[in-house]
Amino acid sequence: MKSFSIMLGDITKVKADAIVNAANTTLLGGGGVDGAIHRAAGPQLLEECRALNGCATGEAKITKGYRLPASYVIHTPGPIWQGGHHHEADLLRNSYLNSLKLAEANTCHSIVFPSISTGVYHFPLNLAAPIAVQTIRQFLNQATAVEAVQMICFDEETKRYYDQAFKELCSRS
Ligand code: AR6
Repeated sequence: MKSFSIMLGDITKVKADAIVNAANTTLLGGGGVDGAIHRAAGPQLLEECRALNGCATGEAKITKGYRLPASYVIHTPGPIWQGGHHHEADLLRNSYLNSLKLAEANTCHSIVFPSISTGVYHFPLNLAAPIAVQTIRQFLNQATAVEAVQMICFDEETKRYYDQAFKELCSRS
């Protein structure tokens, strides 16, 4: 039985096969969840990221988790919100989908996402949350080795948006 849940918490504390990092295209660290993941994982994470030569928006690359409780980190740069007419929705969907595909390719059964692009990148939560939950739900409905997906929200307001989007998705299907 596959599971999908939405929780409040700190992604750096989560024990899972893979956690996802809302990175930037350099993959060389930054603020927000990216900074927290690099601090918790230790300097070896940055060393491995340096060898990856960056990552395009909406794509994903994988590293080990080092000092994190998670075995792997999947790094994906989400889109920067520029008003909504610059393929932001498609790019955000790609970030979730390519992270899930990479988890699958690395036989990760459990994967945990932060709220990609809704911090420094200013993607509106009311638009980002439905994209995230729909993409994850659709992926889990296919035959996949991924068994458990969790969204970890860092604050109550963010969690409310994801809970609402999940409720709306369930009421439609
Ligand atoms: N655990 C879970 N969620 C967190 C944590 C944490 N420890 N810390 C922050 N968040 P952001 P973005 C939430 O800004 O919008 C970086 O500098 C946060 O509250 O981290 O994709 C990168 O290097 C928000 O809900 O990511 C990029 O340059 C969510 O994570 C840029 O920011 C995403 O906020 C990416 O911006």
